[in-house]
Amino acid sequence: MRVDIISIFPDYFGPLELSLIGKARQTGRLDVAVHDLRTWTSDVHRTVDDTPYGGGPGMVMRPEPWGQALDAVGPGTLVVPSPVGKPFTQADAHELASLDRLIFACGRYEGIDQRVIDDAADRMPVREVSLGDYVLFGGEVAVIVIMEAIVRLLPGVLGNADSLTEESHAAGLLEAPVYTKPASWRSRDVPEILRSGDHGRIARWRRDQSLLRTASRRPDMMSVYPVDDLDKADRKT
Ligand code: 6GU
Repeated sequence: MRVDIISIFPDYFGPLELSLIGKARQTGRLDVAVHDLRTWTSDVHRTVDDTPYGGGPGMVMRPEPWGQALDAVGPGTLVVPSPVGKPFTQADAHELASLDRLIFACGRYEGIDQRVIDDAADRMPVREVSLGDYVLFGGEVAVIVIMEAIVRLLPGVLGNADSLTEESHAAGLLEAPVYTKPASWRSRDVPEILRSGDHGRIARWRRDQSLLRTASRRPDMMSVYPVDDLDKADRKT
């Protein structure tokens, strides 16, 4: 997969050299290029913003540098992180992970002139995505989050492919709590059932914990969980 990131703060993306994303790049599974939007300015001040038409606070990113930048790095599927985007989900991560070319456009200030997105959409798929109902300074940190969600789904990136298989089995529910050694710590014991070696009972316990956690923490997820995905024992829980 090839990813181009356009931002006025290329230094934000240092972390993409670390850990499993860094390794995916070193092993050639992922090719990332970070571009400074100011490369595509032509005035001495390298201006990227201006005041909003219609008035109001803050500044808006001017269309010309963005148009040139997208002409230079495109085409590809354009992802624009924004608090006014559609909520980014695991399903989106899977869809984006299946693509060969992604472009991330990081807005700052009050956002990018809407014509940039509309113009790009004439030539390439565009997705405006939000990470949640809060406002960040800009799209940079959101891109790192979205990259983590995508890159761990690329073939060969997760050392343990079982992790992804388990995840897809548990889709739509929160995962059960996890424990490791020691068996007792600060007078708190690991649930006995997890040490029993009884794989059937362990699977049942985890499933129950998932359901209880989801119902108490994420009633929104529980209310859309397909009834057909509940087994007989679930219905008794
Ligand atoms: Cl994706 N971008 C920005 N700038 N703010 C956000 C966001 C994204 N998601 C929530 N707030």
